[in-house]
Amino acid sequence: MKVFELSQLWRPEGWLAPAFVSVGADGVVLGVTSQAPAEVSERFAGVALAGIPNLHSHAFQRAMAGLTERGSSSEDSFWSWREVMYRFVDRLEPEHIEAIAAWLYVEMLEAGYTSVAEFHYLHHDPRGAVYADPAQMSRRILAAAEHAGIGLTLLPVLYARSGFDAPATLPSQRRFASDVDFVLGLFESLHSSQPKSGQVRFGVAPHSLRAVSLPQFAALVDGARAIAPDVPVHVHIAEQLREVEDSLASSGQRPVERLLAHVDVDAHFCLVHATHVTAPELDGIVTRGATVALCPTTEANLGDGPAPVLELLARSGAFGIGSDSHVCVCPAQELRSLEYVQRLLLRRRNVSCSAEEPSVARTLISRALAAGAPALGRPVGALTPGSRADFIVLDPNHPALMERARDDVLDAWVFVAGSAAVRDVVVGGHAVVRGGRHVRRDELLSRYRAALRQVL
Ligand code: NGQ
Ligand code: ZN
Repeated sequence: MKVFELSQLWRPEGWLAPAFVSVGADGVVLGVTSQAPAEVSERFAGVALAGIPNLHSHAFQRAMAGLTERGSSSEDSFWSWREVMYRFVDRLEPEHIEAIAAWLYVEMLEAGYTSVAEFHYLHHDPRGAVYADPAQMSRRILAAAEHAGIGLTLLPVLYARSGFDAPATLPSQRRFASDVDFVLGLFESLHSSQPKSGQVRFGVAPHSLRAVSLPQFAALVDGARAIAPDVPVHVHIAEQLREVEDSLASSGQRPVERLLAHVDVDAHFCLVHATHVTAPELDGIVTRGATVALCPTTEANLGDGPAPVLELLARSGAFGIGSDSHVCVCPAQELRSLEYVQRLLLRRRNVSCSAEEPSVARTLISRALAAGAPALGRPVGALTPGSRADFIVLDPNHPALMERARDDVLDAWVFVAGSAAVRDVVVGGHAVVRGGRHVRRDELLSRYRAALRQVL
């Protein structure tokens, strides 16, 4: 057992200063108290809080971040970005995936994310053939998460067709073209081969209603639930207006409307984006208890639309954040973006808050933490007995934070300092970031550079 002394601990239920967090050898919190124990393993000064869960990641896209920001304006869209992304995918070998993901996860940890849902669809070799080990690419993601020490929910993706009424995938989608049997087989082999680790969980991801038919969707979810009844299910939904139009043209229903009408959506579902949603659709999502993964910097980068953050707050709907395409790897900045888009739209200030919760940062961090456990299928996002011992400590000497107290520190982290103020990060009771640097930073960064040299 280890005991961490935190000079100040913030949890959504309040402040504790000091706090003593005891952690079992399995990385799970045993107790949190203000009573000093006989022995302390390690002391951390500064505001500590549970690490932020990252609900949505396509790790390989980190390596192309910043390379899609030129064009001819009127022609550029989500869909032309996707063409560039598909061409980039063609160059990636298994060792590149491992190096890119490991470095990305280092960056996530240094910025304050301690767990991630990897929405993983790059299954096949560059010709589109299944690898000798069909789980080859999945195992590279698992290895990357282990090298970096981040908690992982790995979601093998089903991508079965190129559009709502398309018979099959396009040649450019050959590396992720899959059927229900392939994805279920992958899920089952990962689920059964992985030794029981508190750091890893598996789920399934029907890519979108565009890429998966309703019968395929049901077969995947039912098949996965037969193996693990509480399996997390993630799906992209209603990100682009064209997707809404195509859905209406194909079935007369909007994507979320169609999903709720035909799929047994429950609290184990995570709906990624849900950008274009009506009030009844939002009511339906909230009634089912599903979580929404908002990815505001990617949604801005791809021209998706403003996230329905105020609508979710008003309904007490569950939502968290994801870094998705990784143009930005910083939870503070994702949360800041959620608020800033609303300020620009409404020409007001301090909108993601209320009389009961006046701090915007505190309001948004609370939601992002609460979304972690249901969406990731792991006990994360809290520091209470039974939770994973995943926490971050903000630097009390960072100029934007110093001489500030309590909620002012949270607001200064989210709106001013961002990842530069994240000093120490502990995952499952192990310190993986100290003094702002990941403990394996140099080694994993040089592997990333070597991979980039080959793929760019
Ligand atoms: C993805 N990205 O799965 O990476 C997608 C593009 C697709 C976003 N939706 C691929 N942001 O939609 O088919
Ligand atoms: Zn995505």
